[in-house]
Amino acid sequence: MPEPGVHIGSGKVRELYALGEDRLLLAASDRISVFDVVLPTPIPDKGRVLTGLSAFWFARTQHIVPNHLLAIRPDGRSLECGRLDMLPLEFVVRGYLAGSGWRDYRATGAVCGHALPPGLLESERLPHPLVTPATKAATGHDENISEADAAELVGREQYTEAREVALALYGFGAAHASARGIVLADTKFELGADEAGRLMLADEALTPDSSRFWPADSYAAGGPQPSYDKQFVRDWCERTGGDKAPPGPELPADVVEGTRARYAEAFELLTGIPFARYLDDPQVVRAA
Ligand code: Q0N
Repeated sequence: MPEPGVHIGSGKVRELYALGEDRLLLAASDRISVFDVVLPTPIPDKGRVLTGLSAFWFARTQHIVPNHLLAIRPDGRSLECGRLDMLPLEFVVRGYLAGSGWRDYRATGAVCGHALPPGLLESERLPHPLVTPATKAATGHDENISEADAAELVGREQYTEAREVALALYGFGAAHASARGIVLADTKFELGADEAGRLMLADEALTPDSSRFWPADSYAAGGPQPSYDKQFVRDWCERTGGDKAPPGPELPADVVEGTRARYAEAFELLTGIPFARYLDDPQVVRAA
């Protein structure tokens, strides 16, 4: 096994290591977070689903923007990536009215400062996708900012290019998902610049952890939609009570298995590749 490198950061479910000066290793664990709390029970192969999906999208969106992926490790859960100068922004793209966007709209008639027509329903498709940038606050919690403030933060030219890239990536992902029975309600991108100053897609992309995926067959605006991947876990947490405070509950075996199957199914629907083939050879997602 290759050396993992120097540990330089942790997310809720992923780890970041330095590989020398100019490369990183992004490793996705099997941890799952629900209602913003990481549960003590892992979902086997969840990290491989997320890593495989990211690599799949990186291979298929290079015509929109180049990306940081250099290699998929044979373990299927880690990616070697080029080290970039990250933009201090998350580019959230929303095609539907859900989550904090819906709460914002109900309270203000707008989503992050974008005025919208009255009378929209929860989970309704928006007239056009919105970019709602957020900063990664030191507290770890993201803070929405206006596009004007985001443009000031990174410069108007860079912001304009990045927001167009984010919209094009969302459009590509949403069209691909829709043709396969999945609604891509919203998603988040992270972008950086390489040594030549070229804009590059980084982090993970178009995965269940960075996106809201809904099953298209049960989609109906007018209320919340079930999450493609996490709904079993959410339902079970709601049924068994608990206060949504850490530490979360241990999951029973049937909830673990059902959730694992949902992740594998999302991988197969979106990629058209049997998940077992990915486990056998992670490089299968790179072929066009
Ligand atoms: C980077 N983050 C935030 C892993 C993901 N290619 C890159 N070059 C330089 N820095 C980063 C990347 C990437 N991707 C991205 N931190 C550093 C997202 N992290 C949070 C922790 O888990």
